[in-house]
Amino acid sequence: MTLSFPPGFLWGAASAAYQVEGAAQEDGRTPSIWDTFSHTPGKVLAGDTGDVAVDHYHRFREDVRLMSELNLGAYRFSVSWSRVQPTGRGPAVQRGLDFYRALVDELLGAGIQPVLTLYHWDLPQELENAGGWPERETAERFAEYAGIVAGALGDRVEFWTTLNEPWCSAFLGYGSGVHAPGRTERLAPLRAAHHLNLAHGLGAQALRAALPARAQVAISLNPAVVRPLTDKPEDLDAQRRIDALANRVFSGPLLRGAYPSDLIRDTASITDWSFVRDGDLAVIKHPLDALGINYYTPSLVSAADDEESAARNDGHGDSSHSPWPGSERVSFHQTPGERTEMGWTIDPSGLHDLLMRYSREAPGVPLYITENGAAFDDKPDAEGAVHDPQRIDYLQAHLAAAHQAIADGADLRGYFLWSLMDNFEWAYGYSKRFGAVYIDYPTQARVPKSSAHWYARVARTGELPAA
Ligand code: IFM
Repeated sequence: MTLSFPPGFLWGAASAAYQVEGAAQEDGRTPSIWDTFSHTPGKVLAGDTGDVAVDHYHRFREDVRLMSELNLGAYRFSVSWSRVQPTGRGPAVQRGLDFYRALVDELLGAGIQPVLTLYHWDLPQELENAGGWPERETAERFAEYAGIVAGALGDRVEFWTTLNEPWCSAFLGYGSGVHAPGRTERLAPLRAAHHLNLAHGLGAQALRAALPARAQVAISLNPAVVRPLTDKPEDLDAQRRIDALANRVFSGPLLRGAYPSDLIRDTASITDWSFVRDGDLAVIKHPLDALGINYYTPSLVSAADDEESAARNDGHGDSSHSPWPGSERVSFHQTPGERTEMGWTIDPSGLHDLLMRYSREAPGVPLYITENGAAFDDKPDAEGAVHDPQRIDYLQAHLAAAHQAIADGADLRGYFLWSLMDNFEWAYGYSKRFGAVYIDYPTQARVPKSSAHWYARVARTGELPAA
């Protein structure tokens, strides 16, 4: 049976600055934490860096043409803070802003709505040198940067998100260390999480002050779908702990204006949370115009006796350090079923669960799936075509789950495929291909895969063909 999405449903694709732009040293851009990290031997597979990436900085016009061919209604991209405000403080670099203005104009000219993310993990290195996200000042600097970008693009961009997946910035960046800046601490991730929340709140205030009333201000989270291995009390407790550190550390202050009391208890040996100052929670609970949900795979957890095996199994890359401060004794298990090239189990029911959960937790706030997709080992055939039936199946199943969530009452307004093109997949470098468009890295040729043609039809008709 064909499934029809509501009229006006937004069909998009997503990317992020460091993953696609390249031009790392052009037009006044200075290093971000990901430049430093990727240039540190041993941090990224095969020593890959984002120096060139997919050269979107120079090829954005060609890329917007591709988006048009794919019938995209929206393109979600992020701004590189280091390109716009190289030291993370002080005046903006006009050439950096000009790039984003040209990109936005190209999108608008093609009838594609720009959806702008201010921060997708690439903190200016100078701000990390001053302490990074564990320091409060970084949140203040972010608000200043938000105001600069809003001042430059507020007349033409209507959909803004402050942060992408702050969980990764805080817990992978400062806990397990598999992401930049690669710090492996226990207190720093918790402080970072709070200052990211605060950055969202202060940033949202700055955006509101600079943007016209019609603008929408949102945040994109990557909430975890955490399932217990058994219903034994210790496994249910493991589920509760991970839910607190993966989800409620953000949704608590954002939606309810408070950190969960069980999270504060679980982390009591690390901190008394006195870095949360009077008034912070009111700032963070800034009303959201929309909430972005990124989903890939669920997590299956149980209690563990052994911290080391728990940390190794957490599904977020190899590290002997845990990204779960205060809850290190939780084991992560492989959920049964088919997996993507990332080793992530394909389970669309998790997307449905998340959409229903956030419909309940954020009543009245429209939801967008701001990322969903899969990496597979795509290869061109003898004619140079790239067939990726597994990705089509993945998208089909997840869109069907999204459709079911709408039928069950979720106010879901749009879907952004991750990703438009193959790109720099962080610590995995270029080894994982998430794109609907294949990139031949030596030539930078763009080849739409069969999933791109499939998605173009869905985006044009608003209908999901039967599987
Ligand atoms: O590539 C990333 C993206 O930057 C953030 N969300 C998950 C994607 C796949 O790992």
